[in-house]
Amino acid sequence: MSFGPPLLLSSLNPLAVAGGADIPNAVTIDGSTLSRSDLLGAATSVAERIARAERVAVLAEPTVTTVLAVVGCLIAGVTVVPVPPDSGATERAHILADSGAQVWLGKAPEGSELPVVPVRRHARSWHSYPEPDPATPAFVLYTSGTTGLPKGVVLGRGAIAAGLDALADAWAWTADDVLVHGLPLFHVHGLILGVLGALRVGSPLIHTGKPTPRAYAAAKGSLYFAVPTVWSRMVEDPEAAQQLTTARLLVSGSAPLPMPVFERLRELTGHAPIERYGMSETMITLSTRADGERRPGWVGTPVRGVRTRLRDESGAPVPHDGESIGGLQVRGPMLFDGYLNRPDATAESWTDDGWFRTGDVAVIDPEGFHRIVGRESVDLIKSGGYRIGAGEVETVLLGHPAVAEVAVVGLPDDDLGQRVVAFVVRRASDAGTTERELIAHVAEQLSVHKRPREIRLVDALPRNAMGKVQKKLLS
Ligand code: MLC
Ligand code: AMP
Repeated sequence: MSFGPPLLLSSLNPLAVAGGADIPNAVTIDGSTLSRSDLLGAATSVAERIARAERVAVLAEPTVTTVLAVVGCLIAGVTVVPVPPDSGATERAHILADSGAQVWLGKAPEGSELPVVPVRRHARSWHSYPEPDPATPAFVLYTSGTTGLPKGVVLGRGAIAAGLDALADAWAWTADDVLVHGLPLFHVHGLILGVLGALRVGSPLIHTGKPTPRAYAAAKGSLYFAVPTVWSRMVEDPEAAQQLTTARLLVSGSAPLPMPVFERLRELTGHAPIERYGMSETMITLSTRADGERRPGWVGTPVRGVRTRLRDESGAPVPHDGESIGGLQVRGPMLFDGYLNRPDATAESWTDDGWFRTGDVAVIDPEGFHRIVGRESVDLIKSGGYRIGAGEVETVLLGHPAVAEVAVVGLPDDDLGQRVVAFVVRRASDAGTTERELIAHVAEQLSVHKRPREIRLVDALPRNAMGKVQKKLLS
């Protein structure tokens, strides 16, 4: 039976749902469950209220309200700007001003001047909306660069559909899976893969609230998503990890999975994890496959529709011999449209012949397997799977009256992969501002997850003859 044109959220086809393709547990978040028809009816009612807006902000707490807000916008073809719920004053003001979001949909943070359109969980509408053009922007996702405030990554509906279909293919992901994760709903991983993926494929989603080992174990799903920090906490709790033996696939991404965690996960669960690599700008471009080799330390081969290549600093090709290191460049149908309001940054990120420069360095072996070696810039830090710009944290610390000079780096951390550490020279006039006060200052201005985990008070920063801070000497 045909139910009209393909939809981005295929499982929410109104005719199919009315015709019986309902399930009682389409989305469960932190213990609260929506059936497919609950979700469709309530989200369509959101769509009715929001349809004339162009871009709206959603305070992306892990709640049913957030899912209804996002799905309502996608039904109506309105662009969503997910705002980290823990974002501080500076970061939030930037996201709202830069995105031009017209209203808060759902909950608004205290003190915000934008109007609020409520999301009503029990409202229902069965109006049928035409599927918006695939070129329509679905999201503006804010992500950190090396300097300045975060940039808005514009992701189109067609790109999201292509990206999700490529993952369903690589992971043999079907409506028979039950997806489990507890990731934030303002990034590609938790929101696009973790919510829209489930709604496109039609697999029930269990969002655990917090991604703790116990909550993952209790969820009893078949397909698990997590960042390496969550997997490394999982293997520290063998009893919880052993509950995952009945799963089908454990997927790790957003940061490098340490090899000992890969091996321990295999021992405890019987599953070698799937590793995949992506970015806010590209969605997921590389992955090992459900039916293929899983090699610790390697992130697999290009997913459907993706091509990759390595280039050296002069732009010359680097051989795919499993050893030579080069800048990773990608092409594919799941790439973003550009950075909002930043034609300069957008142009810089593409080569003249149309490849996206990821900023990661990698090796590719003769079979096409990829290993991510690291980032080109020390100023992009990955901590707990979050991308954090050193420059953004430095600017906020320099705004504190006690701080004369600062350098922020990511130092190796067993739990977080990297932890944000700020080396601070205090002003001579400062009367003893503490490390804790400086950490709290960053947590108040930016997102809490961007705060330094450690402040080291020093007398001077190491500088070269040109006066540039030598971050490689800070450890
Ligand atoms: C501590 N807290 C403070 C604070 N100090 N709050 C305010 N001010 C301070 N100074 C509180 C926090 O509010 C929080 O409270 C608690 O301490 C713990 O916070 P945390 O330390 O930040 O949590 P942590 O345990 O470190 O989190 C680990 C984690 C998290 C793995 C759960 O890092 C995480 O969710 N990571 C996922 C990132 C992600 O999804 N990335 C995908 C990017 S997309 P409380 O009460 O709230 O607990 C991408 C593409 C791709 O990369 O490839 O996928
Ligand atoms: P974000 O924009 O938050 O999605 O961060 C993207 C960055 O995360 C990439 O450029 C990589 O540096 C890093 N990353 C994502 N997945 C992996 C992975 N599997 N292994 C290593 N690094 C990864």
